[in-house]
Amino acid sequence: MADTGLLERAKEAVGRFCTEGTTGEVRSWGNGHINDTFLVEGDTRYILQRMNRSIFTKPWEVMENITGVTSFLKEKIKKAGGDERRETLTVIFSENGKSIYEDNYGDNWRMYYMIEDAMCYDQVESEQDFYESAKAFGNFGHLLSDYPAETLHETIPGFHDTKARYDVFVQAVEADICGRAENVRREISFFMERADITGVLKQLQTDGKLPLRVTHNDTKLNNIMMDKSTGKGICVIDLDTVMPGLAVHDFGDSIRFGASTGAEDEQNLSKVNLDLHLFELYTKGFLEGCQGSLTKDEITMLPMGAKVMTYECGMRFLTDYLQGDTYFKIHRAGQNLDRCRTQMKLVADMEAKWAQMEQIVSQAV
Ligand code: ADP
Ligand code: GN1
Ligand code: MG
Repeated sequence: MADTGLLERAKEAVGRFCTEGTTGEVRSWGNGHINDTFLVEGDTRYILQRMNRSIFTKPWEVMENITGVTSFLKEKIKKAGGDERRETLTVIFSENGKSIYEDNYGDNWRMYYMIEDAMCYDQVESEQDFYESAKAFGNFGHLLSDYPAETLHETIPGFHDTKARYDVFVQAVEADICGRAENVRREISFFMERADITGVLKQLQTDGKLPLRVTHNDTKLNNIMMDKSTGKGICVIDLDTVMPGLAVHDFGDSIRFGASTGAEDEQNLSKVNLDLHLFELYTKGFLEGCQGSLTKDEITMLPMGAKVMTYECGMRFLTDYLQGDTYFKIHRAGQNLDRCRTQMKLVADMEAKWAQMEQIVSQAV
């Protein structure tokens, strides 16, 4: 829930954008961990966001990426006879023709059309939805396969550099600024014992086995809007981290979030497991969406993508817990630790189900 002061500032920001018709009530919206999101009611509804300024230190670069990528996608959508206003985000410009309105507090606000008649889920409710989300995320990468990657800014340096994230984690353990390390020794050891996997994907990339592509890098289920009437993944949202990356990261991040039988912050770990059936459905949908563009090595490494992304995210949650919960939004004490534990449970479950995961992938080709 946004505080009243922030809500007032959001209302003030709304007036700074070139909106159509009259706008009405503004309220806090969605379950993202990073930005402050508001729904703006009106003849046309909008999504207003205060960009996270400590994470996105170069907001103009983020918006340059997003305007570039969405304009590119709009051309493709138009050519395919689609609805460019619904099938990708539309950046609404400010009264000064800018993609950002900077308020008196130095905060950066941006606006998009609300994607209407669509839902986004925090957990898989129907298998079919998950399969459709896989096709849409796969297709997102496919549509951007000829985007000029060199024009993209690296909005968060080393975003999926798991080894670099491991180093930050070790520093956080050593610094232990909140005095929390003692009580999470078991969790710390879990990540340290598996440090070997932090370099696996980077090595394959260096060896030329995994190509750099334009990827989304944050492909969790609540970053895609599902059409209410057709059930299809209609619009990939949250484009802050579209950057050159690995396709296996996009696959893996969806698995860690969506193929889990429990919520990301579930406290009862007996409810958290990797659902192999969902893993299989996602694999099938993702490969279909990619339309043959993945190489043999990329496909072989899909299970590794799932494991590394789950490991990395769990380690990021633990790092944030150790550093005092300054990165991911929390709504209760210990939430980042709970999130870390679900990811650990999933990594362990993937280890136990590794042979089946590999078999599913080889059979899906
Ligand atoms: P964060 O980076 O904090 O995750 P997101 O851009 O993912 O921010 O937005 C948070 C949530 O707001 C999304 O999960 C979704 O529910 C909703 N949302 C964001 N943009 C739109 C949009 N254009 N139309 C409809 N819902 C949106
Ligand atoms: C964040 O922004 P959001 O909530 O969609 C995070 C992802 C994590 C995810 C974990 C920019 O995603 O990297 O995987 O939380 N985004 C950023 O739920 O750090
Ligand atoms: Mg999001």
